[in-house]
Amino acid sequence: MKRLSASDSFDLTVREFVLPGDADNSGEIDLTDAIIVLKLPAGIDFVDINVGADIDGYEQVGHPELIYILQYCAGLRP
Ligand SMILES: [Ca+2]
Repeated sequence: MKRLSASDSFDLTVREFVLPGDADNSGEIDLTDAIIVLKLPAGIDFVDINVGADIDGYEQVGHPELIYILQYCAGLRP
C-alpha cells in the first residue's frame, strides 16, 4: 500500500445530496414542487429548478415527477 504524502494529488468527486421530487431544492417535497413542475409544460420557465428532482433517471423533470410529488403529498409514498 502506497502512503500519501503532502505532494500527492488525486481527483475527488463530491456528490451533492438531492431529494428526488424536490423541484425547488427546499429540502422537502410539497405542493410548491408540484406547481413548479406543472408550469414547465405550460411554457412557464422556472430558472432555478432542481434537476435532481428527477425520479426516473432520465435527467428530466416532467409528468413522472409530478405524479411522484402528488403521491408523496397524499401520503402514498414513504
Ligand atoms: Ca421542495
